[in-house]
Order: sequence, then C-alpha cells, then structure tokens
Amino acid sequence: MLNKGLSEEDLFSFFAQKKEEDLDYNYILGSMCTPPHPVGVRAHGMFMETNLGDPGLFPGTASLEQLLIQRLGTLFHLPGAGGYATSGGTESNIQALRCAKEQRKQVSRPNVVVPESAHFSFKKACDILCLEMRAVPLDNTLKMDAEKAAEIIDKNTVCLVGIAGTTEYGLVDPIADLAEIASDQDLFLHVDAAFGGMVIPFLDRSIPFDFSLPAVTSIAVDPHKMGMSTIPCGCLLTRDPDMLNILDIDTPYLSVRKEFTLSGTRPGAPVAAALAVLDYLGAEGLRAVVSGCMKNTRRLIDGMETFGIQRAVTPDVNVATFICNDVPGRWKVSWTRRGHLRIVCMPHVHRDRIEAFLKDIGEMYA
Ligand code: 0PR
Repeated sequence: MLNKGLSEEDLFSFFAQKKEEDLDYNYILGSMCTPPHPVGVRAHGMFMETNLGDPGLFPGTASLEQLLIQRLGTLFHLPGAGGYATSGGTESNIQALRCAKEQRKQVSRPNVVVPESAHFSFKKACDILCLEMRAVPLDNTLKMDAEKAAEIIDKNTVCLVGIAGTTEYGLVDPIADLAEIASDQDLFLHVDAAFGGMVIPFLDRSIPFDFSLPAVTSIAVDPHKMGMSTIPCGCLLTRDPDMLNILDIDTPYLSVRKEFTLSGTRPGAPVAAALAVLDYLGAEGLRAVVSGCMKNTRRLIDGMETFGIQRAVTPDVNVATFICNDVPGRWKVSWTRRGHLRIVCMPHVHRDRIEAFLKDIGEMYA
C-alpha cells in the first residue's frame, strides 16, 4: 500500500502504459471474448454500484435480471423459465450440477456423465461437489456418442451433460438423442450452451438443443461471449422456475431471507449490459451478427483449404479448426488438445481481419 496517494494523472498514465501491454483485439483470433457492444458499455456504466446479492436494495436492477432471464427463456422456447445471472459458464455449470446432486441426495456415490469434449469447468464442478466425472468418448465427427453415453449411465448417475457449441471444435452434441435417454431414465439433462446459446437460435439451419426438447432440465448460456455484454455475465436457465430453490440457504440480515446463488455480492452492471445489447439489437440484429460470424467462418475455412490447410471438422458454430502446425507470430490463435489450430470468428473478427490473416498465412505456406 502506498503511504501517500498518487495524483490522478500519474495513476492513469501508469494504467495507460499497462493497458498498452495488453494484446490488440485486431489480432486476437483464439478467444471467446469480444469487445463489448457500445450500448452494453453505456448500460454497464449506469449500474456500476449495484449489487444483486442484496436485491431488495436494488429492485430496479433486480428486475432487469428477471427481464434478461425472460428474454433468454423465450429465445430457448420457454418464456417462463427460471434462472439467474452468474459470473459465466463455470458458475452456471457448477450450479446445475449442485442442483442435480441435491435432487438425488440418496445416491451415495454420485456420478455425472459428460462428453470428452466438455469444458474444464466440469472438472472443477465435480471436484468441488465430490462427483465422479465419467467422460463419454466422441464419435468420428468429434461429437458425443449418445449410444456410449447410454452405456455409461448407471443408477448412480445424477446428471447427463451435452454441449451445444463445444469450446474447441464448435460442435453441437446430439442433444435430441441425449434428451431421449434422459427421458427414458428420468435423468437431469444439463445443456452447456455457454458459447452456442447465443448462436444456434440465429442460424439458418435449426439444431434442437433447448427447452423445446421436453427432457432438457437446465441450460448455461453466456452473454459475455457471443452476447457482446461486458464481462462477467453468464446465465443459468432452468425449466422448473423453482428448481434453484433446492439450493436456498438462509440469509437472515439481507433484504431477502434466502439465496441460491453461488456468489454473494453480484454485479448488476454486466446484467444491465447484457439486456441492453439484447434489446438494442433485437432478434434481427443478433441474427445479422451471427450471420456475419458464420460467413467469416466459412470464408476462413475455404481460404485455408485453397492453401492446402484442411479443416479438422465442419463446425456447427463460428469456431474453425485446422490441421496446421504454425501461424505467423503476430496472430493470437489457440490450439486444441488434439493439436489443431483453432480460430473463433467472434464479432470483432471482421472480414478484413480474416483476409489479412489469410494473406499472411498464404505467404507463410506458399
Ligand atoms: N462452457 C463452455 C462450452 C465454454 O466454452 C466455456 C468457456 C465455459 C463453459 C466456461 O465459461 P467461463 O469461462 O465464462 O466461466 N470457454 C472459453 C475457453 O475456455 C473461455 C475463454 C474465453 C477462454 C476467452 C479464453 C479466452 O481468451 O476457451
């Protein structure tokens, strides 16, 4: 701690210098984050001091959270869905598994069945909740093999998980097949649509993944990814609007008597930002964003293949992967655990960025 405070000028010139050290989004091709939409930034600024952890003090902000959940529930074909705003996919997945475990309290050695492609947040969740994580192998298209999932499920399984928009390959697991299994075995089915939830509803092609499948119990979706809100904003949606109450604990001195959230203090600002972006763009605007991202994904894949760099899979959403070992240094890409080059065509990855990348990589492989 400094003894004497800095002048505002010195402080912010230091901060500006630090900000300079951060990478430029113009060259970031491997992230699921994107600069927030300007209306999101404006809304965030308006609600900076609000705390949803004590909603009775901020009833206006709390009603924005309800609106956000209502909008997303409607998008997922269930306007009356329950849920709340989390800090992101990790918290949503933890909370879904907490509910699933709590619903089957009598199971002494509970397990969760997830695809091998599941995000590492499930490892954290299982670790915290003392759940055994059973990974289901993928089929040759790198999607969860539903038949194998059915074989791995047993009487101690408390939750089946499918991914709608896998982190590494942008694929949607066969959620309709998983829903059939879940319905036959009366299982909790959680869909991790942290990335895909804001993409799949706006694709030209319809892919079943949401509450339109009666067996889907809960869905994780992150406005801070394709929803262009400020960070952090995830949402957990539940078919039963009261489901989360199973996690209620007493909060005797707050403006509410009980809470089911994982965090105590929760920021209202990114929640307002998420709603602002949804309501400003509307379905039409979001469809245009997704359509642009998908066009760029296809252009990238076509362009790479003209250089002989083959795609690893044909993605369902805007994540492109390639059999490729190296890219020109200034581009920040990522690599999957199978060693494939991975590029996420987020909203900031405009067509001119794709063309600039293709030009660079074309020269490298020429
Ligand atoms: N589920 C899925 C399908 C995800 O892709 C992610 C994050 C999560 C859950 C967890 O979400 P939170 O990170 O919001 O808790 N996927 C990205 C990833 O691991 C997160 C990310 C974003 C990482 C930007 C790096 C980065 O630069 O790739």
